[in-house]
Amino acid sequence: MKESLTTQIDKLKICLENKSNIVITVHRNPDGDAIGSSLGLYNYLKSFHNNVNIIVPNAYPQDLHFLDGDDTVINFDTHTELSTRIINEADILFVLDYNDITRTEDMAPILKDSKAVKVLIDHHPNPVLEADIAISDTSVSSTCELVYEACSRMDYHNMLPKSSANALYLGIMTDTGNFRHNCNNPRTFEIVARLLEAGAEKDMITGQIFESYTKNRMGLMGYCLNDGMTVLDEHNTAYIVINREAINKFNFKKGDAEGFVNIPLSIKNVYFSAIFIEFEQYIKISFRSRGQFAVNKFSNSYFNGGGHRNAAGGKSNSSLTDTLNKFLEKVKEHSDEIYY
Ligand SMILES: [Mn+2]
Repeated sequence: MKESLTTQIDKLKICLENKSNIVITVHRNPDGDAIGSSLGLYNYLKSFHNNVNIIVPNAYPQDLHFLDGDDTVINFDTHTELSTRIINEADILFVLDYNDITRTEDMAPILKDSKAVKVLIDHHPNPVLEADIAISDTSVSSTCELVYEACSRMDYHNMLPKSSANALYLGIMTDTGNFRHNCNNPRTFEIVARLLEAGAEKDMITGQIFESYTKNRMGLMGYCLNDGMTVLDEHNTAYIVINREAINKFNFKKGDAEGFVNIPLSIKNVYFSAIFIEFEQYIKISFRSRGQFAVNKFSNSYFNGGGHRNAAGGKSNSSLTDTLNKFLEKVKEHSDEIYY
């Protein structure tokens, strides 16, 4: 582990010994890594701290609701008053799997006003938030990996609680697309080995995420492969569109298109993929790449988003047609950067 990280973790240990009200927060639309890292940390801290809460900005997909402690997670959207009070009373505020307060949207003003010690644990590039303690490393697979490093270095137990091990395994598994990408560092697998030793139920978790699709989700996937996908051979790019009609036809539920953006990357010579989902208020976009093309920059320049070099999100408030035209135009402009 980098020396700068060990110093930060040592600072965190001292801080935890002097403070009592701990609040853990994640970004809006929490994914497996956000939920895994927050419950991994929560279950760990709970074994020696009484007052720990997790507050998420909004709801998250049904298939992520299976970990120990999940029933204690407070949703800011539906419990705004309670969440606000808890954040205001916090003396340690964890910022997990994001590094810019605006990613919590409506929760942001309350977090900004908080006088708590802010502890950032994250693997996204270019932190915006000025944290008191920053455990930030873009070279790791996931925030869960950093939470593991922090918990194991603080060394309150000889082994992580099983509930934490399960949660952290979930985040590493989902952020690497089931150990396909972003995990070339042997350390990731060393951590996974330690999680399995601590009792992580790998098969149960794999089943929850990859073997629990609804019939509608499978139908939507079929639609995406057959009708929704366009391959731009000359630009090594492919994209999927889920329009209003498809949303209605397959009774789209949050999370139903999770991971679909990766599908086009299975096509030979496709190095850049995107998915456009036409929600009522806006178009949600995800980008993925294999190789050199920096999708976070692409998204940040044209589609109000950001993320990692090979995985980023975005958003458009224009019509679907205008959004796609802009996308095609920009793909042409950047065509020579899209290679492996
Ligand atoms: Mn993550």
